[in-house]
Order: sequence, then structure tokens, then C-alpha cells
Amino acid sequence: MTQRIVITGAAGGVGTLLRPRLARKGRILRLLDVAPVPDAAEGEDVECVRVSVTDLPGMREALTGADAVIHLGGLSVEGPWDRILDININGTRTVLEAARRAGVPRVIIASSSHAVGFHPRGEGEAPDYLFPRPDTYYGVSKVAAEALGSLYHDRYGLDVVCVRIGGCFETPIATRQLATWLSPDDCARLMEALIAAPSPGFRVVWGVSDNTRRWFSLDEARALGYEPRDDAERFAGELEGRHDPLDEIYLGGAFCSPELDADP
Ligand code: 15L
Repeated sequence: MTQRIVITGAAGGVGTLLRPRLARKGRILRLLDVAPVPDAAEGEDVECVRVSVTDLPGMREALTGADAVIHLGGLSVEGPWDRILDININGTRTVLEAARRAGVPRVIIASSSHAVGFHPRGEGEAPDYLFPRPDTYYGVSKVAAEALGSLYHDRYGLDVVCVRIGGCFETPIATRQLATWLSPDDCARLMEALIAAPSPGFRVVWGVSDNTRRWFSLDEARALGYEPRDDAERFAGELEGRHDPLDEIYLGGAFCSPELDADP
């Protein structure tokens, strides 16, 4: 039977890395974004829909018939509170509510290390389900997304997996990412595992490769079938000096430094 996977924010950074890696025979990828999705050859296996994550009727329609939603849409870094509130928090609630109304059984939510960024680095791995300690309004929006996912699981039985992504880029771009990097191939492996896992319920997992310097637990992701194969260490030589002093202190690194956006 044909499987339908919806990706919100398909034109964004992670969406762009993920799309080609999730293409499969017998699977339709439905790509959602407010912007055009670059290089998406619409055809039998790819459908593109221009829709905002804040548009409930539009999302309800776009999610109809889907087996799972990978929710990446939203601001991916700090921003003004009103935009964070609308696009990230209201947007995630809208996606979950649309999934419920459309009968989509599973939502995978892109959370972030910045949901827990003000935790001290400490010794050893940060565990799964580390209590929220956001480092920005952006981090607050990820905490809210996890809370909404929990609510929609408990109220309506949706399977919701929140992935605290370390940083998913083609290659690591800063020294901190020698610990936090999620390679695009491992990101696809993780998503495949989360799509396939039988009845996961509500979970919070770290999205990270098996990096030599890894700060985050892989236990819960592995329990759901994820087997990472990449390690950022091979880029170590190129990243010397791209380092922030806050990387030594907090999980969120430099996100812990800027002033919050003051209201106008
Ligand atoms: C994130 O949550 C961001 O979405 C991404 O752009 C990176 O900044 C990443 O965290 C990071 O901490 O490297």
C-alpha cells in the first residue's frame, strides 16, 4: 500500500536535506511550505502544497490521507516573541489539531537542544527527557511544542515523537557541532525509524549522530530503532577555533548569550 508522508517546512534547511533521503518506492512525499520547495519535481511520488502551518483549514486539507507528519516548519533560530508565538507555538498546535481532525495517527516534531539549553554541560551525556530549561524564546517554543505533543497524545491517542535535534547541516559548522551534529543521513535514518516504530506513544528523543564527543543520550532513539552511522569527528581539523566560550558552560552554547528581544 502506498504510504503518504507529509513534511512541513519542506523548503527549509532540514527539509531540503531530508526530502531526497526519504524518497522511496511506494511512498508519496507531500511537501508543505509557505515558500516554493526548490528542486521538488512534482509527479507521482512528490506533491507540493503552499500552505502556512498557522492555517488550520489549509493544514487539515493538506494532511488528509497522510500516514505521518514530520513537522519541521517554523523559525529555526531566535526571533521576536510575536513571530515565535504565532509561527512556532500556534503553528505546532495547528499542525497537531489538523492531524487530529484529518485522522493522521503520527506526528514527528522537530524540537531542539535549545529546549534545554540553559542546563550546564556537566559530566557525561544529557539524558533523554531532560527537564525543560530553554535558552531563548525559540527554545520556549520547542518546550511548548513538546507539551502540545504530550497533550495531543494523552487526549487523542496520537503517536507523537519529539526530536531534540542537535544541529542538522550537510557538515558541522562550528566546534560545538562536533558534539551535537546530526548528519543528514542519520537524520533520515532517525525519521525512518520513527515512522516505522510500532505504537511509540509520546516520546522525546535526542537527534544526534554517534559523535565521538557526543553530549546527548542515544538510548531512547535507539530503543525506537535508530542506528546512527556517522561521527562528526572527521571534520575536527576544519573546525578548530570556531568555538564560543559558552559552549563549555551550557548545552545551548552561544544561544545562552544574547538579550531577549525587548517589546517595541
Ligand atoms: C537549532 O535548534 C537550530 O534550528 C539550528 O539552526 C542550529 O542553530 C542548532 O540549533 C544548533 O544549536 O547548532
